[in-house]
Amino acid sequence: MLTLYQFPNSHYCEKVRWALDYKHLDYRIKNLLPGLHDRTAKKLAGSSSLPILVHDGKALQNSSDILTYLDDVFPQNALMPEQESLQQEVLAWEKFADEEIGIPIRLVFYHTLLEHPALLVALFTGNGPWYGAFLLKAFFPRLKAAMQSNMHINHKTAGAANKRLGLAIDKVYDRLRDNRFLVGDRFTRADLSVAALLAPLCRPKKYGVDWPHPYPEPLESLIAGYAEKIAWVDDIYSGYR
Ligand SMILES: N[C@@H](CCC(=O)N[C@@H](CS)C(=O)NCC(=O)O)C(=O)O
Repeated sequence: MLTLYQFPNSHYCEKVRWALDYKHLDYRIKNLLPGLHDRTAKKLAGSSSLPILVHDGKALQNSSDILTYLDDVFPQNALMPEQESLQQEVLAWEKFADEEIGIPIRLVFYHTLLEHPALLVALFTGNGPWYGAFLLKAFFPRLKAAMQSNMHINHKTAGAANKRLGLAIDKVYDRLRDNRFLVGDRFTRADLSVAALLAPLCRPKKYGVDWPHPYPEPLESLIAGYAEKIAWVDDIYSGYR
């Protein structure tokens, strides 16, 4: 039995959902409420970070470790190329995506979305328990302060994160100028990771989240500026998600 503990909107959780779906595995989903998730997460896996995948009583944390585990235990539709020479390259792209795309996108998003409580509560509680929205509404000011403090979200860091994101998008765009895939000649976890972590900018249906359309400003304009360079994300979602 596989159970994924997640936040539906989290792009790191989307990495794991995608890997599970790509391997045609049956799994249960448990959606946790941000701010109220930490007790469950710590009890399962030691720290509060999601995603957590529990397989037959064994809890795994960290999306990259989970992908490695899934490829080891369920080798069908491998996410790694067979050639050893390409494997390090794939892992380097995934690490790059986790650090240089996942983190700055989240900061840029929450810098705007935390100013829109109704919208964020809907995003956090979609597909969750019926009482989630009531709880989070009441708890929102504390949640906002905690998220701003934990992720160091302010005007200055949001500006820096946007620059970092722009550089990361340029690097991916350059790499894909003459290639359909980031590494080698087939889909790997490098493509999965980069596409999943960029996906909140593209709002693909298969992500399974009802993203706001449009996002509140300045987020929507910022995203519009990246549209041409990240069109590849929709292609990869169409072909492999
Ligand atoms: N490196 C981790 C990052 C996961 C992560 O940052 N998760 C966020 C959601 S996007 C989280 O759980 N935040 C709440 C917490 O850490 O308590 C991974 O790849 O799984």
